[in-house]
Amino acid sequence: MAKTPASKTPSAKRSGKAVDKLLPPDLIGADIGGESPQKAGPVPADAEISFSYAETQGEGGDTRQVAGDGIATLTTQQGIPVADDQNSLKQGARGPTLLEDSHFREKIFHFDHERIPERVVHARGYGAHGFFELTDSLSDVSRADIFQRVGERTPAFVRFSTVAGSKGSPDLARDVRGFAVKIYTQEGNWDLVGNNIPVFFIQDAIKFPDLIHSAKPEPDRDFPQAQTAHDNFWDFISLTPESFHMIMWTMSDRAIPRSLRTMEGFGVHTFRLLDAAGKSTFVKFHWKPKQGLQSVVWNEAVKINGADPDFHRRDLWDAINSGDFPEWELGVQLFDDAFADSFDFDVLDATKLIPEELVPIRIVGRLVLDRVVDNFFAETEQVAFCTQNVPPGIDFSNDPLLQGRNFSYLDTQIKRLGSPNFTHIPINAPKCPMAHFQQDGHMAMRNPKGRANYEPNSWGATQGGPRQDPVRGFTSFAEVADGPKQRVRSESFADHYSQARQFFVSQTPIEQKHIGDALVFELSKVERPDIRARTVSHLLHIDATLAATVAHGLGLALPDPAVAAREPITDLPPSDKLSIVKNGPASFKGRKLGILVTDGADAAIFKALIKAVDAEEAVYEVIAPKIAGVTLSDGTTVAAKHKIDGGPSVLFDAVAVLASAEGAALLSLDAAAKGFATDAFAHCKYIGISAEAKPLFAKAGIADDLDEACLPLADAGDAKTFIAACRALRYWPRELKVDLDAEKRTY
Ligand code: HDE
Repeated sequence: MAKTPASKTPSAKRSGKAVDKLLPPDLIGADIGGESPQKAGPVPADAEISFSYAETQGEGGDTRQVAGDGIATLTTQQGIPVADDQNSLKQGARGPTLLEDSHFREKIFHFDHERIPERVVHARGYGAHGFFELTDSLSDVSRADIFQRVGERTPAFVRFSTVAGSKGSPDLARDVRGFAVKIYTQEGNWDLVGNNIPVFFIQDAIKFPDLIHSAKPEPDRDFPQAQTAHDNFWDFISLTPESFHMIMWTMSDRAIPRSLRTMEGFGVHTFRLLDAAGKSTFVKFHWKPKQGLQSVVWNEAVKINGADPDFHRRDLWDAINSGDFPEWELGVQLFDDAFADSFDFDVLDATKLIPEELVPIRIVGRLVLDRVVDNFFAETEQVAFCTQNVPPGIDFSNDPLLQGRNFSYLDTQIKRLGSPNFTHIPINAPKCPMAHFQQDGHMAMRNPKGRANYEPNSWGATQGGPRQDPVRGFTSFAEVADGPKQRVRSESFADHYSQARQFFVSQTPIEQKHIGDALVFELSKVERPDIRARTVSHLLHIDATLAATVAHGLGLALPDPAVAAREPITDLPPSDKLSIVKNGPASFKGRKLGILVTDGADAAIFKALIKAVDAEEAVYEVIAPKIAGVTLSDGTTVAAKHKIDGGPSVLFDAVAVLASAEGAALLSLDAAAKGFATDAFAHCKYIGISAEAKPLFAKAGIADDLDEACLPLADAGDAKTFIAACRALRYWPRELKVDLDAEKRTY
């Protein structure tokens, strides 16, 4: 039998010095860590290591690994202890593998069945646990139990997602983000399955398969992945004018959020709240991030996708594990039939929103995410949201998109999770008592006990099982519906451009520029000129300058305006709430500073920077030429979190470069270091620069361009000033100076 020399086997005792050998270099002998200490990081030196090779190998040990004292014995799924998990059963050391090896068969067969179908949309997602807390009672308008008692907390699970990409696609695709919330109320699960954009592409659910087919990779070639920048998507969009309001949102930086923590969530549709008497109030649901709104820029998103395709999930994981729990307020817009009748648009049309200026948002609760999942598959992958899951006191409107969704989700979960018993999976099971007569089926875990499995029955209180409850039970709004059976779209849905225009004029100049840039980029990937032109023909109804800019960027003659389904309703006033920049945070809290540092860099400034970052409740990570770290001017060693090419500036909200003269000379020779500087500059970031680091910026070709957002780091006081400046997040005037597309752009 081949032998593994004991000396080559990793040696890890469960505690004590030997553990050091397994630790990442940044924890060995470092005086200062390479990242903010409160961040989730590598295993601390005194941590229990739950495995031990050396103890179990024996002198001149063989390849078998036997569980040691206090460590669970490996078993089959049937609980049979396993003696050897390294070698299949063979007839002789070099002979054939034997079919009778049931442990091997079980292991391989199980592996073969590990995959379940990924979601047909929203395949890539990330979830976390938390709670919902009511802060303002809604008992005046809803009988829902969850809205009654201020201060009460209800467990919740949230899954964020992108829409078009596959499960393994990058986080920073330009896309809508799903914002699906499951609240485990005392009257059953409430699934508010929303997005980070308050409107949708289409008005009727029957168009959903077409929309998604067009956005996904094209069927003959199976590319592009996780992108809408291709012919099929824009072909469908340019033939579907109702989508243009949503297009304004998806071409804005809303579709490339900085973090899942810095985006809003919307229920999108109009729902109803019902009080005990059955009186209905219309409602739109909003999640407002306490972290403020923030996005990245497109060129940055493209690079983040390469540098860290898991950027969003890592950010959420790190924030929660470090105790910086993301939080959103639940806001409701409440309105009655009178408002609905007087509103310029149809409240049943999911391509329209109700401006907050018209119906202010009432904050009624908060959602806090305070626990990451124990297991991604068991929780995030298997969680099954269904729009039709609403407790008594919440009901649906006749929005044809919502009505269609209420069919789709149950069907999709049965297919995806393989059985109508997907509600038995712990993440999907309600946390309130349940009693019903649904039974059997694949993977049934808890069939009802007792004699009766039907009702009505006469088996009495103990044997007869549950009974319906007309008082507590779910009741629908007693709406009177009438009219001929027909396939039509209401005339009240016909204005496709007014709110698209309102969105555009509500943006700051930099946000408007980004919308123009995004449209030019997307359409530049479209090969058919007629599709490009048809798209621009709709933009002419939204904003003439935007249309001209896009046409110019594409080298296209301005087409005639598209034939509109109806005249615009009115020139709607700008709404500040629609801008990201106007709703950003007032601090650098929860943001990340990247500190590029070399040997011999000024220790006092470095320490002052860290102090200022801590005071701001932000985090930092150290980037150095070598992952082993650097030695500062006073001899302090600092561990690095990243080597320069592993920690490009796109991963940070702001950067500082602290170098010695020799260090800067070295950095000036390195492409990754120069890219660090030019990208930070191009992406309008705040940059702190020590005097010695300036040659790097000279070699990177931007020394002459440095502006007031490139701050000196000459002493500890500067460090504080720099971090205070970072609160502005970006210095947009830098980008507004450059505009390749827009000969005619005036915004
Ligand atoms: Fe979905 N959608 N959707 N959707 N949706 C799904 O359900 C569907 C729509 C949304 O994290 C699917 O479990 C139809 C609007 C989110 O698990 C599926 C229509 C909004 C998620 C489905 C829509 C959403 C989904 C695929 C047109 C925002 C991810 C996998 C009427 C308000 C939930 C699954 C998660 C997922 C159908 C339109 C949000 C196929 C038919 C509008 C956040 O059931």
